[in-house]
Amino acid sequence: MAQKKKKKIQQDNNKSNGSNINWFPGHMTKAKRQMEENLKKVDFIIEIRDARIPFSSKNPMLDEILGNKPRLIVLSKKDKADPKKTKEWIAYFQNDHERAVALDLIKDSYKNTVIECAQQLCAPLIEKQKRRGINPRALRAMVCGIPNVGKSTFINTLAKRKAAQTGDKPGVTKSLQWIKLDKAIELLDTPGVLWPKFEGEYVGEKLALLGSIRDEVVTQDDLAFYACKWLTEHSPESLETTYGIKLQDNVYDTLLEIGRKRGYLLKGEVDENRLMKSFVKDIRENKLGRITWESVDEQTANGE
Ligand SMILES: Nc1nc2c(ncn2[C@@H]2O[C@H](COP(=O)(O)OP(=O)(O)O)[C@@H](O)[C@H]2O)c(=O)[nH]1
Ligand SMILES: [Mg+2]
Repeated sequence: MAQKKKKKIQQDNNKSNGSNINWFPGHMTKAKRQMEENLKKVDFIIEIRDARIPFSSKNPMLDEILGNKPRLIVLSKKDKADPKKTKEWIAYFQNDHERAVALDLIKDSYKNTVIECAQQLCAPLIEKQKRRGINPRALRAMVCGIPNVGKSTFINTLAKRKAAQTGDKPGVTKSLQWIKLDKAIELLDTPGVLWPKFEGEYVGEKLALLGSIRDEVVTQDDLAFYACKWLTEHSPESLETTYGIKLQDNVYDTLLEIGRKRGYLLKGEVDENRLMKSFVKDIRENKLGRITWESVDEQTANGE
């Protein structure tokens, strides 16, 4: 393929997919500034995180600029996460000015949940307006989160529209549009795209494994090794039952065993390329079951 054409396709991919943003410091500064501007116009914020990695899918800057603004944390892709751990995370996130809910953004209907949470979170504001004799106006919120957590799905579902809006990129300025959920609440129609957090052990691996950052950042081998090691320690039965294998003495041999069992062979040897790729794909497609890769205990142990 001509180099030019390749480049064009790459550019188009960048346009259509938020997960392909390259986060240069300039981007971050611009996104941060825009977020600060938009924050002034809303009463609370809806932060979407991936229920499978509630810690790694947060953005380090948001807490900093949010101040005391109420926040609704939506744990998305609940259908792919471990229900027991999701419950623990929800309890962990609730406090005076934060609520958390877990949702399947594609199948659940959640308009009323969002409205209810908004009214609880903004109760002090509503009270204040009433005391002053003002008719409470519609509460305003903006949606934000790192790439691929489900921001567009959330907004489009609530707005009952199909196509993702343009402008779902940091630094794209357009006039503010509000989506009315009912008379009590409005959403900014453009989400705030935040850069992923790369601090902390294996955060990059987890983000790549679950699709929030580009594959090229971490190799398929690294992802497969990381995932297989983690599963060996936390959920060995998912490996054994999914592939009908016995765990081996080390992660590499366990992976090779999976390859043999699946018949990924090349000239009598395990085709490792194919093995690593399809193992990572299986995890992304939830073939090993509903797995949450982070638990509340680790977080409290880390002083978060
Ligand atoms: N299974 C499942 N998939 C979801 C959910 N929310 C979003 N997705 C999928 O995740 C991908 C990224 O969603 P998108 O809304 O584009 O994320 P954005 O980058 O934050 O705007 C899409 O393929 C969605 O269909 C969910 O709750 N469950
Ligand atoms: Mg989007």
